[in-house]
Amino acid sequence: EGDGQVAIATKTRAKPKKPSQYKVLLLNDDYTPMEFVVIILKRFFRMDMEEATRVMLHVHQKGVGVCGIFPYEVAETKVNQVMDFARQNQHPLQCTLEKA
Ligand code: TYC
Repeated sequence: EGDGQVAIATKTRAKPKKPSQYKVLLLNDDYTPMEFVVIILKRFFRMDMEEATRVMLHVHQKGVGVCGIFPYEVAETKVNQVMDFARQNQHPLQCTLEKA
């Protein structure tokens, strides 16, 4: 200070955190056709037929399954896209978020 140097305030807190990741979950129901769930997984989660079928059957058998893990905003967008597409086709399919 007295020597002409400018004090530099160094922030030691407010470390930038890595963005939290969220699982996008698909829930089973008794009415949504299996083929429709496969279409969803291919369209919005970029799965091929084999992976989409595997995930769909997992959800069908276990009641819930993970479609993917994404930063919050991406996960939220995926949930909205799935819910909109299901609603448009009058299927009761449910999709939700969970912190990874
Ligand atoms: N259980 C549905 C059926 O038998 C298929 C299904 C699978 C529905 C996965 C939703 O997230 C789901 N037609």
